[in-house]
Amino acid sequence: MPERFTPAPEDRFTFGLWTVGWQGADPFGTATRPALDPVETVERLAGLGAYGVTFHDDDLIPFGSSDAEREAVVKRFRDALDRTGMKVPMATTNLFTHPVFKDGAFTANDRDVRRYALRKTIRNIDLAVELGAGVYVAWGGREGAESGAAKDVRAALDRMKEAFDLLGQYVTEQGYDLRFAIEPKPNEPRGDILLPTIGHALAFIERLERPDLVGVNPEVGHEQMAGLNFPHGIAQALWAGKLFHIDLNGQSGIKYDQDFRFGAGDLRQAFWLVGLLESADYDGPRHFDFKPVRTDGQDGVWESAKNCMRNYLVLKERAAAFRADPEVQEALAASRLPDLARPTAEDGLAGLLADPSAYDTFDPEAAGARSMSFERLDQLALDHLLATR
Ligand code: XLS
Ligand code: MN
Ligand code: MN
Repeated sequence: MPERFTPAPEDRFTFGLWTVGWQGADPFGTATRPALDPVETVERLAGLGAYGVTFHDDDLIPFGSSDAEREAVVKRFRDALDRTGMKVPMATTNLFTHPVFKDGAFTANDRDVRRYALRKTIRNIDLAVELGAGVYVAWGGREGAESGAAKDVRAALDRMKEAFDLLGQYVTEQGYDLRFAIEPKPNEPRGDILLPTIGHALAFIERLERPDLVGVNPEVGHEQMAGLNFPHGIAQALWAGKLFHIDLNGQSGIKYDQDFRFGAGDLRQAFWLVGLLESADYDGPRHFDFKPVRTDGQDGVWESAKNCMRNYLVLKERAAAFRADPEVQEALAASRLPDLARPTAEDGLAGLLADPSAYDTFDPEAAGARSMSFERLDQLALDHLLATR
């Protein structure tokens, strides 16, 4: 393997404990792999060149642990972090596994469940901050419904807002330097999940009491499950100043949540995505939220973790080569990309209205006959992606 595709902590690659730790249980079959010790995960990922790990509360501290058990687990974990230099830039809450959350958490119809969900979240926020996290992810896995009668969506959105307002108040009052990142997903495990796409989440955030504290954590496969263009969604999140975190993985079209390793699935979107992240000064972690296929043993777990990072670095190199190619620069100019960066009316509305060339003498036939020359540009991109240039 060429040196240049070997990851280092500076690349800021992170993995959820639940990703490499996935044992392969799915709706049709039981686990195919043994459980992984979080300490081993930290050590193995550090050995592969990762920057850090992330976790749901229950990934680290089994649900129902006593305070003493919790303390012992956290101490062992913290020792492993200190030994390896691994960081915890993000943490999140499991509000979906236990039957108590079968109708959701922040938007469960039952008020006591909602109050419990908030307390469970707050408890793990304290731990996240103790371990140095700067981002707290909120994926509303079971916030949704299978039937129109089962959920009053407007009331549920009121409760969702209430939850984020309370959590925002909590971190503000504690003086924590922690921001929230909402993770959209259209469905699975609910028939329909609330805040299903990046766009829904961005609109919701603006209604909160502390919108500055809340951004998004989009996942490649989740937008693609809805048939959406992931790089476009990321571009809009960046444009809104809301890309607080990102979940990288692979997905082949509108299907169940495949969670393939990064680089599998839609490779062209992955190429545009890496090019975008690298050119947009996104300085957050490159977090992999994937599941090593359940056909494989432990060999496949570490192989796929390594290759998530490798594929990112390969795509980073390919995207940079595309941008640096003089023929690409020329093709971009031929397709008038630089022109889009220019304001449409730097002369203002008055200038626009007074300009005869904007309307009276403008020739729409001639403009309509200009080629955009996108075919050449796209083939140049494909040639760079395929390393045939
Ligand atoms: C599930 C989500 C989940 C979140 C964290 O589909 O991707 O893993 O990232 O709760
Ligand atoms: Mn997923
Ligand atoms: Mn995710």
